[in-house]
This record gives sequence, structure tokens and C-alpha cells, in this order.
Amino acid sequence: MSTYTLVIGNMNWSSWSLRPWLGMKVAGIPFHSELVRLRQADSKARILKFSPSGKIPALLHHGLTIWDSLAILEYIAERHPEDQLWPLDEKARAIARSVAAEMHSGFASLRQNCPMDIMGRIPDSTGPEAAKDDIARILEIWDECRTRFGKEGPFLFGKFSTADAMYAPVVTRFTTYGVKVDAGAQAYMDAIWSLPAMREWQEGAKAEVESATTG
Ligand SMILES: N[C@@H](CCC(=O)N[C@@H](CS)C(=O)NCC(=O)O)C(=O)O
Repeated sequence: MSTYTLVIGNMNWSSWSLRPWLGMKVAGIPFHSELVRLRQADSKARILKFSPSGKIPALLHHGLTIWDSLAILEYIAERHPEDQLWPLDEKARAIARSVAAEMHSGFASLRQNCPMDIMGRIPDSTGPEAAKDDIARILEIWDECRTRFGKEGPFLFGKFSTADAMYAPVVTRFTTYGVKVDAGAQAYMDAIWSLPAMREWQEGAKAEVESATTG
């Protein structure tokens, strides 16, 4: 039986929730998901029952609450070293932490102008133009990581790592908003979308959107 409970938001919208959910799924760590619906009158009160910051995701484990997506991913990586959620090589790991932290603390313009909407297809949006500097920087990061560290697999550091978990919601945004990318970035995006865990999350998002439209 799983000892972890991951509190998440709507699968179609909650980019921060996707990150630890994907990291734990890809690593094959069993956990129970508790979904709190966002954008409801009682959302804040319901989130605060789990998370002192009033934000999700939060991980509940043996009486401990870990809030914040990156803190959860770090906790999981420490508790499950056999899953190698950070690259083994020290230099690669330092860069992986740098790009994960850059994602965690940056790209406000992309977040604001291209919010995650997994099932949406909005190719005519003005969002990508407004966020063009963030998009250019992200494409530069992907290209550099793939070129320097990605020889042994299709992900940023070859094998799937926490850095990919952090950038997975960006991949969905690029798809939703029809961001134009080169073949290398497209191959990386395809690798993320091909993960069985990513398809499972997408199915969850689809079910949510369908139940909202059918009432
Ligand atoms: N830095 C936090 C951000 C978490 C965050 O903004 N979560 C959103 C959902 S994606 C949230 O809880 N929003 C509810 C609210 O602000 O009331 C993290 O990395 O976990």
C-alpha cells in the first residue's frame, strides 16, 4: 500500500501539480492522488486543509507535509536514490538543478500569457508572441541540455530526470498554443508526450473537460 498522498489540482490546468505527479509516476513510486478542484468558491479553504501555503501540490507522508513542487521532487529523489531522479554525473546534476530552478522561479511571461490548458488547442493566441523571450530561452535550454548531456536517451539529460518533470507543463503549453519549434525541440516534446504517465495525465485532463461540458 502506498504511503504517499499527493494533493493535486485540476489535471487540465495545474501545471505545478503535473511536475511531482509525473516524476513519481515515471519512477514507478506508488502514491494516492487527492484532487482539489481549483477555481471554485471553496478551493482555497479546501487547499488550506492540506497545504499551509494555500497552494498545491502538497505531498503528505507519515505526518509530514511537503508543499511546493520542487521541494516534493527533491524529497522523492532523496528517498528513492535507486530511481536516479537527478543525473548521476555531478556536472550534469548541477546543470539539471540550474534549469529546474530557472523553471521554478522564472518564465512569468509564459505562465501569464500561455496558461496550461492541456486539452485546449489555441494556435491563434497572441500568447506566444507576448512570451517570445521566455520561449526563446526555454528552447535554448532544451538545445543545450540535449546537446551536452542527452546522448543516452531522448530527455534533457538522456534518461528522464526531475528537469524533465519541471519542463513537462511547458511542453503541453507549446502544443496548446502551437509554438513553432525546430526538429530537435519537437523530438524532445514527442518524447515527453510519449511517456505512458503523460498520457495517463492527459486522459485525466480529458475526462475533467468532458465532465465540465456535459455538466
Ligand atoms: N511554487 C509553487 C506554486 C504552486 C501553485 O501556484 N499552485 C497553484 C495551482 S497550479 C495553486 O495552488 N493555486 C491556488 C491558489 O493560488 O489559490 C509550487 O511550485 O508548488
